[in-house]
Amino acid sequence: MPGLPVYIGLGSNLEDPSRQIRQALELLNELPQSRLCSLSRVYQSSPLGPENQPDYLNAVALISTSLPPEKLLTCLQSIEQRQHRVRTVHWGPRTIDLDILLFGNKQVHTDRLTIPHPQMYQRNFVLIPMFDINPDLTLPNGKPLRDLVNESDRKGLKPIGEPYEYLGNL
Ligand code: A4P
Ligand code: MG
Repeated sequence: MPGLPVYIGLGSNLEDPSRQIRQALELLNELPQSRLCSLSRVYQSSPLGPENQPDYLNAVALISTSLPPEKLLTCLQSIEQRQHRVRTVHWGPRTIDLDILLFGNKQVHTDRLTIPHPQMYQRNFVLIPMFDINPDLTLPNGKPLRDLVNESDRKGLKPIGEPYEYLGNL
């Protein structure tokens, strides 16, 4: 299936995050016009934003898709709905958060979507999992991912499993 490489960030810190990540991966594997290609390790990470919330589990998935960006966002939001995500506090706790990080080399700026994801360059829980998948990736701003990873602080970030443990049931 011809498609563009799309990196998706997964984050969860409520209601058994490990199960939430696994369930989201199963649903990503069933996206229309798409194929799940690769997964990072899963990381435990200290919360960014309000501190009175549990640690997160974070991971990144690489898919290949021929869906347009807005349609992919709608599909990801329906996965979030299926996993009973309730939006309350900005940057607050959530059962599952699915962010489109990169969509090929597309730049998207609409009311619903900003791609590349504006905060990804500063977040170790995004950069380091992306590096697991593709250490030779050059970002749309021309910077090698490797440089950002070397500059990033690993504080609060700990790998807790190999990806195959999560891919096993897919
Ligand atoms: N939206 C715009 N661009 C995108 C994109 N590239 N991908 C819009 C996905 N959505 C995008 O998101 C609000 C709106 O962003 C959506 O309706 C969509 O149209 P949201 O997920 O409903 O709201 P939010 O979660 O409050 O904001 P946001 O910006 O998604 O939060 P973040 O940036 O995801 O941060 N700490 C750790 N350790 N690990 C985490 O994963 N996550 C957050 C949430 C805070 N702290 C964290 C983590
Ligand atoms: Mg989000």
